Amino acid sequence: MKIGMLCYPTHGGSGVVATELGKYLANKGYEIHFISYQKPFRLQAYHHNIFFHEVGALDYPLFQHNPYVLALVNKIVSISREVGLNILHAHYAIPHSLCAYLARQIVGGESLKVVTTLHGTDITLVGSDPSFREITAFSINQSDTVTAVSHSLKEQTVEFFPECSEPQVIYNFVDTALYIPGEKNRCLLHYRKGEEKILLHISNFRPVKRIFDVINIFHRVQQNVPSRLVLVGDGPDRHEASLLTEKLGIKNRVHFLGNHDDILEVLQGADIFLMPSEKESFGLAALEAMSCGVPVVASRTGGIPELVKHGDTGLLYPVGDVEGMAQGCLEILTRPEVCHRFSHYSRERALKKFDTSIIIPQYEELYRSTL
Ligand code: GMT
Repeated sequence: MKIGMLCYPTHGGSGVVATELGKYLANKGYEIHFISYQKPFRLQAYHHNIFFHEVGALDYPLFQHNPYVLALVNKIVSISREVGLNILHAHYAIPHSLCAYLARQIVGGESLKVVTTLHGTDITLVGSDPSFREITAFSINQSDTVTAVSHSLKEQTVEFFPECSEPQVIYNFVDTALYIPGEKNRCLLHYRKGEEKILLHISNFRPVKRIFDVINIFHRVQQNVPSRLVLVGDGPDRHEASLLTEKLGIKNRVHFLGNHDDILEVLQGADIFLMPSEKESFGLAALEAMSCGVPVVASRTGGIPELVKHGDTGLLYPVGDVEGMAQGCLEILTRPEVCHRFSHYSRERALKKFDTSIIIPQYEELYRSTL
């Protein structure tokens, strides 16, 4: 089977899901064609079944905004005709789902199918906004098959788009053979001094991630337990977050690492993973942490409760409950038996519910039934 993967190539969960799915399928013999403006960041190693097609942009003075969407459609059509794609798998509805639809119309015939995976903000923030609502509804309806990464996202899709058919839920996944627990006294040693604990947050620093809550939680935690906060990622709230650490007098305990392609060692070195998001359809970064045996302290929102089991693999609080999340962190950091139990069940849950070997066959079955 030949699959065209349409995704955002930059750091972010939807691109990671598309890339890891493509890599896994390529190993199983599928031919995978990534089509985007840049190579997805986790797609580095050569594989004989993986192809990357870069979408170029014509720099023409008339275009105040470069019409990337049209160039993407054009590329999908030409690749599809050249290699004979069977499926276009659009990750993140806007614009990929519509681009897939347009490409299928241009290619013509019944042979090219469109699968759309909704990842979260494409429904909850962007797709439901009046400026994109109609086009999102249209592209969902025109897809041959639609999936959502959690039941919560499925329900929100049904709520925002009652005219569309219900998506099928296929959870995010993790390679538990790669994301394994590591020796704490060998990881992040550059930051960890002595017995200090490490709190970790990874995101794109958008307002929806509530990065200021992350810093305020840590501010309270470090008053009681010697600790450091490691932040991976970059985005609009990065600068203000740095200013807040100065204002709170914790600048020397907070480490902004920027974007990194390989974060395994950072995950393995963490004692707690923080995810106090406003909205989160699933929380892939939290799953990768859990697979490394790292307990999660997060907000009870979106699909997070489908991933993190409160009192078993971590602790959940209402959005914005900084005090509660700080107390939760202290409970984990000061009671080794709690920490050990959460760590054990986090790893076990990742293995039993979200391993690639469990989830990816669901996509394979979906492709088969769609065809
Ligand atoms: O979290 C982000 O803002 C990035 C976003 C993306 O599309 O790259 O992530 C979304 O998709 C991930 C993969 O399915 C989910 O694990 C994230 O929970 C989801 N983010 C939100 O819903 C905010």
